Amino acid sequence: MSDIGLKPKLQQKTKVEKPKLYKVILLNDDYTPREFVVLILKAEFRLDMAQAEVVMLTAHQKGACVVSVYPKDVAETKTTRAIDAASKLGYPLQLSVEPE
Ligand code: TYC
Repeated sequence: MSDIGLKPKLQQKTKVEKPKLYKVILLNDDYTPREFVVLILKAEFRLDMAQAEVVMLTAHQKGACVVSVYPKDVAETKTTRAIDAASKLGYPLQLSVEPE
């Protein structure tokens, strides 16, 4: 018996979903001290001194700056922790999370 044309499709394609990433965006305000913003960027978002200063200054001058991208839960947790730390000291610092 000829098996021409009877090649079974045995190979299944495995679908691997790319995890969706979310941007954390730092928003400028007139009251939070620059030094505190840099501190938070280093402590919570693990930026080094040079990165933290660039991000802080960009937000200060342009109104907002992307800090980094993370999976949704990580972005939200870091953002909440940063806002809470600022709020405890009476600073109105705000960050937002949006899909990449
Ligand atoms: N604009 C603030 C000041 O002049 C500093 C600041 C920078 C605040 C960036 C928030 O996201 C920010 N003290």
